Formats: sequence, C-alpha cells, structure tokens
Amino acid sequence: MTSVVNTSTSLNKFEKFKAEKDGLAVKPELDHFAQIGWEAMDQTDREHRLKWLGVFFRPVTPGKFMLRMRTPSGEMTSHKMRVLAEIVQRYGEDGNADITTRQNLQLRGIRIEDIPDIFNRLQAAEMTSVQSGMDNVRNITASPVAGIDADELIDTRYLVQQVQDMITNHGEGNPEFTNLPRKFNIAIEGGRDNSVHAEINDIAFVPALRAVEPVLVVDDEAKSAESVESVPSLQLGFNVLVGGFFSGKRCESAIPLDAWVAPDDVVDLCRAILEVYRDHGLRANRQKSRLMWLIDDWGLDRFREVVEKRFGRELLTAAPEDEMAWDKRDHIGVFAQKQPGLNYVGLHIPIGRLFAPDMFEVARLAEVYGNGEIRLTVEQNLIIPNIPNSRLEAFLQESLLEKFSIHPDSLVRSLVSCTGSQFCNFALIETKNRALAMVKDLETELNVPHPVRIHWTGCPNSCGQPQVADIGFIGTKVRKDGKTVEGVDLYMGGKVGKEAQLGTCVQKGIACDDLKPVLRSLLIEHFGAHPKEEAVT
Ligand code: SRM
Ligand code: SF4
Repeated sequence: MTSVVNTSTSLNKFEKFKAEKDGLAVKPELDHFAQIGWEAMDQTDREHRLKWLGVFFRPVTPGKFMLRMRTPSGEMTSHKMRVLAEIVQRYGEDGNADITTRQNLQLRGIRIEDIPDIFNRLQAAEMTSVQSGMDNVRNITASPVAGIDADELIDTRYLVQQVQDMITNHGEGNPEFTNLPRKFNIAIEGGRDNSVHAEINDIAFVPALRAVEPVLVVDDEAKSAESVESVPSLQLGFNVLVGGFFSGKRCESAIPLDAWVAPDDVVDLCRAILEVYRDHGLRANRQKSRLMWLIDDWGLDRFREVVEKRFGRELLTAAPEDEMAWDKRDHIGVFAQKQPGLNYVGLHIPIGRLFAPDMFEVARLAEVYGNGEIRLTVEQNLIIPNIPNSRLEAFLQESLLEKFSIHPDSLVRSLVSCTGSQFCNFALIETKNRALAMVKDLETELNVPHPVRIHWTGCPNSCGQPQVADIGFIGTKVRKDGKTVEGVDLYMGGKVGKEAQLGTCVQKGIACDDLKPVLRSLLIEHFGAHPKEEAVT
C-alpha cells in the first residue's frame, strides 16, 4: 500500500514535489547520478529527494555531501565502525563523523560518485541510511545501555529494530511511510532514567507497570472455594506519550495518550499512529505539520479514538505512574554491567566529533577489550561495553582515553552542540568549535563542582536540544556597534530525567563576543562555580 496524499490545491512546495515523485524514487538512479556528477543533477533530486536515502547536499560545502545513518538504539559494532571509518578516511581533511543528538552518526565529505559503492559497503555490513532525513521517521532512540544496565526494566533493542524494520522495510525503503507530513521522532525507553529525552519525541514509550487481565488465584493455605479470588496481575509495558517536538516556531513536551501497551504491541501502535499521521496530518503549512498540530486540531480524545481504530483493538488506559524514577545518567566512566564480571565504559567525545583514526581506534579497543560492541548516546558520546574486570586496567591505560576521557571536566563533560555554520546552511552562528573553546577557557578560570549541561544550537530548529539543558544557547543575529554579528538567545531551566521539563528563554540577543563573561557569571551564581584563584586563597 502506498501513502494517501492530500491532493488539495493549498499544498506547499515540499508537498508538491513529493506528490510529483516520491523521495525513494531516486534509489535506482544512484548509478546515473554518480556518472553525471552533482552539478548536472536535477536540483530537487539533489537538494531534497536524496535525503530520503540519508544523503544531504550541503550548500556550505557543495559537492561534499553528508550521509546520515540509522543507528537504532545507538548500537554499533567494531566492524560497522571500521566500515564507516574507511568511508570518511578516503576524503582526507573533508572526512569526519559526528555523533548526533539522536545517538546516530553522520559522515561528511561524501562525493556523489562514490555513493553506489558506499551503499554496497553499508548493505554488506547490515547498515542503512534510508529514510533518515526529510519527512521520515528519524533514528529511533533507546537507552544506550539497553541489555547491559543492571537496573533496566525492559531491554528495548529488539523493539526498536522491529519498529525500524517496519518503517523502512528492513532497510530497503518503504513507500508506505516516505510521505509523512513532516519529520517524526520515536523513542522507546526501557530504563529508569529517561535516557532518551522521551518528552521531546512525537511518540515515546516509557516503562510502566499496569494491572492487566484479572487472574484466578487459589489460596493454598485455606484451600477452600471461598478463598479463590480474582487479583489483577502486574505487567511491565509502556505508557505512551505523543506530540513532543521542537521547531523554530513552537516547542512542546509530549503529552500522555492515556494508553498503555505491552511490548508485543509497540510495533502495531507505532504503525497505527504513523498511518493516522500520514493520512490525516496537516500538510498546508510546514510550520504547522508536526503531529502535535493534528492533536491540537482534533483534540486528544478524537486522536486517541482514531488511533485505536487503526490499532484494531482496545487500547488500555495508561498505568497511573511510569517507572522512570531516576535522575538522568550520562554514562561517562566505568560501570558494572548486569552481566557479572563485565563493565561498560563511557568515553567523552568532545562535541561528538570523530575522525577516521579515532573511529579505527574505537573499533580496535571494542574488539581487543570488549566483544566488539559500541553504543552511542544522545549526549554525543560513546560507550564500549563488555570489558571483563581482568582487562579493565589495561583498557584504562590506552592512549585514546587521553583524548576521549572517562573523567572530563564538569563543563565539557555535558556539552552538546548541533552542527552549526561549519556545515549547516540554516545556521545563524558557528557552534561546535566555539562551544568547545568557550568551556575550555572557562575551565581554566573556574572550579565547577558539578557537571552543568550546556547545549548549543545554531538556529531555532533546536537540533542541539537547548530546551533540555541547564543552560541552552540558540543562535541568532544581533546588532553590535552598528554591525550584525553572531549572537545567542539564552535558555535556562531545562530538567531531564524523571520530571523532565523544557527550559525557557531568559535573555535574548547576547553577542557571542560578549558571551563568555555572561556564562561565567551564570556558572558562579547558579551552579556553585568559584574562580580558581579564589579557591586557592
Ligand atoms: Fe535537526 C534540520 C542536524 C537532531 C530539529 N537538522 C536539520 C538539518 C537536516 C538541516 C539541514 O538540512 O542542514 C541539519 C543537518 C546539518 C548537518 O549538516 O549536520 C540537522 N538535527 C541535526 C543533528 C545532526 C544535530 C546534531 O549535531 O546532533 C541531529 C541529527 C539527529 C539524527 O541523527 O537524526 C538533529 N533536529 C534534531 C533534533 C533533536 C532530536 O531529535 O532529539 C531536533 C528537535 C526535535 C524535533 O525534531 O522535534 C531537530 N532539525 C530540526 C528541525 C526543526 C523541525 C521542525 O519541526 O520544524 C529542522 C528543520 C526542518 O526539519 O525543517 C532540522
Ligand atoms: Fe543546523 Fe539549525 Fe539544526 Fe543547528 S539547529 S544543525 S544550525 S538546522
């Protein structure tokens, strides 16, 4: 079945080109594109439709494309990492890879003439980049320590994979879901600490215990007919949240659908919600097309009813409480796994940026000390799991840990940044390098007792999730000394974990050149930082 597209005349330009030719239709044309080169390609194919395959034309670096992977649950292997390292290695200084805020990888420097070969390599390594951009479901996130966390409730990795397989037809591309009204985010949390930022996804599954079908229990002691009673059994499943999103015009936390599903129903519920969104989502104005706009339009009750109909069976009401009871962890450092004698080690990757030699080295360490597994986090860091106690000391002596520390300083530790103007044409400011330089500078001046989550994002699209941060910066342009210069709007108060809430704008239009002292004062006034010389005296 292909998607049902609204044919109203008020279609915006994106809807028009999608109706003319589906994004996936460029897949069989890749050899041709490789032969003719990027300059000779049809502009819409090059700048838009290729994103259905995860290939992003970068107007900032024309001819050097970005390739956005799909990394369900942030799960990688040393083999996959090596394949990606080989891909970026061939582009020399242009080649690198960023860990993204959806625990995913984006490769840079890619030439269109290499795409057919790259896609063959990805397929051989069981990787895909399909449907990772534009009006598709993005990388599906989960706890980065799923399956190894001693305190986890549900290992959700198989569910994440099944949902991805349903949406992408096992990585081949699935025209059923390639014409959504807009992008779509799904997260499936199985731990206690909301490691996925559930509240900022269009659909989030959060672990919850619910009483289901009463069962008959015989009281063995009394062994009488009267002692037979009906008690509900508690089952671990998920409460469902819907409609969370950030956009330039509006940011909303997801709201409860008042539904609970057993793990076995997760795939079907995702399908039902996606079909409802695809067939009824608003398509006239791209600024008003995300799922929450449909929920607003219909009201939550009607939305739930229509979803239930598609789901094809009764949706149970939500469990009264979910099980996300912990503060959020950042996973940096050494942690015992649920498997006795094994450890996972979280490495801090400054602003998420990796180069080919780093990637080869990460792959080597994962193989030599662990079992080859690697995990990515939404904080743009990575984890090497399955390191036996006996190998831990040797692992911690490896020189890569000098670059990717397990005990970074408090400011750099929780620093997150979107791509910014180095590669992104939406950017109003440079982010990654500036963010890193500023906190490094401040770390030489201040003692900061606890990690402070500072998130930078280059424009109001909020890819760097500034609203979940203790301190968030959104790039903007400001006037200073009669000139237009790079600046930021300052956000504060984002809370993550059990009672997550979005931060709000507390100050607008600070020129980046004036920002360091502002940040310094915030750290001293709100986060217990002390100037270093003061601490000494
Ligand atoms: Fe994003 C568009 C980068 C996570 C909201 N995002 C873009 C584009 C594709 C714009 C473009 O074509 O240049 C950026 C690519 C720049 C580049 O070259 O890297 C871009 N977004 C990113 C990444 C790489 C930021 C990062 O450094 O980690 C993240 C990739 C995630 C992934 O692996 O798929 C990324 N973007 C997000 C998030 C955070 C999240 O998902 O938790 C958001 C906010 C949450 C949300 O979507 O509700 C986000 N990106 C946007 C938006 C605003 C969406 C909207 O509804 O208006 C855009 C613009 C758009 O879609 O029109 C956008
Ligand atoms: Fe680009 Fe803006 Fe997203 Fe940063 S927030 S990656 S500048 S679209």
